[in-house]
Amino acid sequence: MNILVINGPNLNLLGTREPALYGHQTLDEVMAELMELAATLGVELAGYQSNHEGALIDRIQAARLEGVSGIIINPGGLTHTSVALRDAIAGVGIPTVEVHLSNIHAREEFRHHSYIAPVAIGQIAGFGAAGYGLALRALVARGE
Ligand code: CA2
Repeated sequence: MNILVINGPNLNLLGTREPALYGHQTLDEVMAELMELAATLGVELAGYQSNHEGALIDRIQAARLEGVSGIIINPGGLTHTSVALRDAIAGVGIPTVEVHLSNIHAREEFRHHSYIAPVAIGQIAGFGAAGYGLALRALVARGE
């Protein structure tokens, strides 16, 4: 099993601002913990973050050629705007779990809609950084 974790725009700022919403951990710390969990589960894990929509799409397309078996993605604000990112996920056909640190459904109305959710196998929102671990366990449980 070979899982790719993708984080979108502004998630490189994790742990530096808005801790009440997004927690105190940096993205590097979140990824290091996730790597440890992956090791105990016997899963290969790689991480990628970009602030650029096109770069995220390129990475998703490359994942198919690499034989990636599952994707965990926090698309950041692109969740609510990007048909192109949704098309990329649908296009590669790799089982994808959408993760949000905050509960997007309990926030502003514009965050309630996700372009990604219909092409994901599931969505995890509101559990902070623990959501990435839950997503990993979900993919493992499905045998992806
Ligand atoms: O809750 C999430 O994980 C979000 O995907 C985070 C996005 C937001 O636009 C989505 O609606 C929900 C924002 C990411 C910004 O991350 C920051 C982290 C620390 C400081 C500033 C921004």
